Amino acid sequence: MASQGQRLFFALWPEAPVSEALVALQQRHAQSPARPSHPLDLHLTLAFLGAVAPQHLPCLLEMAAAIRTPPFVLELSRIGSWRKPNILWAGPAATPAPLLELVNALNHGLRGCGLTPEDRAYRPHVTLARKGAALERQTLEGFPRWPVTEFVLASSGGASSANRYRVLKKWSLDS
Ligand code: 2AM
Repeated sequence: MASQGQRLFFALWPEAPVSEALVALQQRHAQSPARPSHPLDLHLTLAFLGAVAPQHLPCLLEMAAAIRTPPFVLELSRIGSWRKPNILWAGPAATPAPLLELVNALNHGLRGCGLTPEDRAYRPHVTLARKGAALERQTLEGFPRWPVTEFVLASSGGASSANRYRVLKKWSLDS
């Protein structure tokens, strides 16, 4: 499935109406010279793995299939920008406990598969655009709630020229 050096990450991938609302946010806030994310690429990263050698894949797939954390609702109630990296993002005001549980389970599983999770603090966000002007953090009013019932393994760089990321596999969260 993944070739040598393919960059992988676990993520939440929104469907309509959340994906449509994210595109509307991009249109409103990602002014030139910002580079908006392709609508099909919009996602919230759970764990970034970096380049993964093919021999790690069976362990990763088994580990992800064994995760038993509950579904939850994510409220993307904030928009803002960071300088490093220079991105425009949407995210929750706080990290919901079941999201943290899922992220921790994945990171624990990564270690079990011989991979090293990132050690920087987890900041859940959807990257709306890169390299744009700064935007002061704002509250989003009326953004649709995101019912999270599954998570995915995705690859970076293996997609068509239009979008950058490709969903390789999905797993349901236990209800
Ligand atoms: P970003 O959206 O803030 O750039 C694929 O690259 C996904 O993994 C992106 O969502 C990216 O976050 C995230 N990611 C997390 N850590 C990363 C890292 N060290 N390098 C590249 N992408 C990273």
